[in-house]
Amino acid sequence: MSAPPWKIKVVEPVTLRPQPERRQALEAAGYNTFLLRSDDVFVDLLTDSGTSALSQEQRAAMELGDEAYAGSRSFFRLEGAVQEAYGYRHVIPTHQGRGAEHLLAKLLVEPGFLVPSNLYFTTSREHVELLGGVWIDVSIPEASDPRSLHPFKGNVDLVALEHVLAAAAPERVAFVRVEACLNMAGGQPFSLANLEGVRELTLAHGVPLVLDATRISENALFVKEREAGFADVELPELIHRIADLSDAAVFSSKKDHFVPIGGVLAIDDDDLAERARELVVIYEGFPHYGGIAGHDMEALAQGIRESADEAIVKHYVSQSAYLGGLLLERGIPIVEPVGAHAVFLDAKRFLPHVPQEEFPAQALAAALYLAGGVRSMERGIVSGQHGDEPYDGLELVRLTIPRRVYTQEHLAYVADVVTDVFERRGQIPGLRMTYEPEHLRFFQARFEARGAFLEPVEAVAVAEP
Ligand code: P61
Repeated sequence: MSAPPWKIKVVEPVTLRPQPERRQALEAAGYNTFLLRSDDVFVDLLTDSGTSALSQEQRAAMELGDEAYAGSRSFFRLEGAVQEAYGYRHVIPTHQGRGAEHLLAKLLVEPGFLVPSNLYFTTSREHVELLGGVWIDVSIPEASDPRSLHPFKGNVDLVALEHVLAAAAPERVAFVRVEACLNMAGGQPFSLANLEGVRELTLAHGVPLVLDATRISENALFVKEREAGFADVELPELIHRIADLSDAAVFSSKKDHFVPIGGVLAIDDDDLAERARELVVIYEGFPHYGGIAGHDMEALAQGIRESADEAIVKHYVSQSAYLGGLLLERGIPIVEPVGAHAVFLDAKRFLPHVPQEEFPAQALAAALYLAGGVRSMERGIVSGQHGDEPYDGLELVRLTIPRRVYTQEHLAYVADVVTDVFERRGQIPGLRMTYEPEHLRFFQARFEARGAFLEPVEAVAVAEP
């Protein structure tokens, strides 16, 4: 791992609670890591969303926030930053990514309309389906194979996409969605050549191409490093080229843009943007703030600039690679290649004795917390199952790395905790779901263990930090 291109100026204390308190906290949370209190967590790898460290430049910019309801100069700075970095003509701020997804779905989805995409993302699919749309997975098969070493597992299966478009476009296709650093497949990039292929098809069939550009910076870095012909292209130029291939983009700015809250819907088409501005006043706020404060827009504008800084992006991705490398050395099953923002444990291979209906990834995430106060996120059947349909897809635990937050020592500690749990994996039983919310159940579902969970506690062999 390279040395970080930043140093730490402000710190937040964290504590490792004693094991009995962790067990109590886990039971109170119904074995769902989303329901833990962050005070009870030692290393928080739940998400990279809104958990990054701001830069001194972002903090300074916040002092300049213009909180005017309308015509805020902070909005115009944000608009300029998005236009410069990505080239979209119209910029609509939203409170976070799903706010932008909501507006986009309202604009383009009607009952029965199709949305082909490289795999699903939970909130993206939910907004399409709430409006009666039909999500269609057109990811390449390698995306769902944790062992495939394909360098661009975020690619779209162009043949599958062409079939969908030939049968339904343009009348019944709302838009084609392509997500950068495909989250649910392990943070896996698409290649520029593949995106160009998608672009050709969408132009030929007259449907909009919408990018989920939430993690576009890391995707651009992977293109530079892995795709022939791009090694000498500057990162900002590559990011722009990727965005240029789309008609619109949704950003959760809580990731690449380093802000605790904020999102963007960026659109090229004038009429669509006009309609989006009509909707944003209903659901988010006036188009000059869209649900975030003036100072948030200042931090976001500055964050957009930093998100194209190759040294920052490179170091960030190297943190995932470092953690993944430690786990691979120890024979622990993870998704390969290691992606952008996280290391994903393959719970099917980690806990082969737990059938998928007993939520192995949920159980594994709970065990990591119990063993060492490490919080991770389930990305398996709890997140992915669709109604009552059978699910035999990916069963992963995501160890997600916040940007500019944890040190190499933290990551080494996490690797030790995972190793300890791997050695005692036979003591992890499956779970039973005791409460299931109707929508996005993974956030608030509750579980109980089907047997003694990670006993005896005295045997925990995690090196104290
Ligand atoms: C995350 F468990 N991601 O990865 P919002 N698109 C993409 C995202 O990654 C994303 C959003 C849109 C989160 C937060 C989160 O099932 C979950 O700003 C590629 O979170 O509204 C968010 O952006 C939505 C965690 C979201 C989840 C949904 O941790």
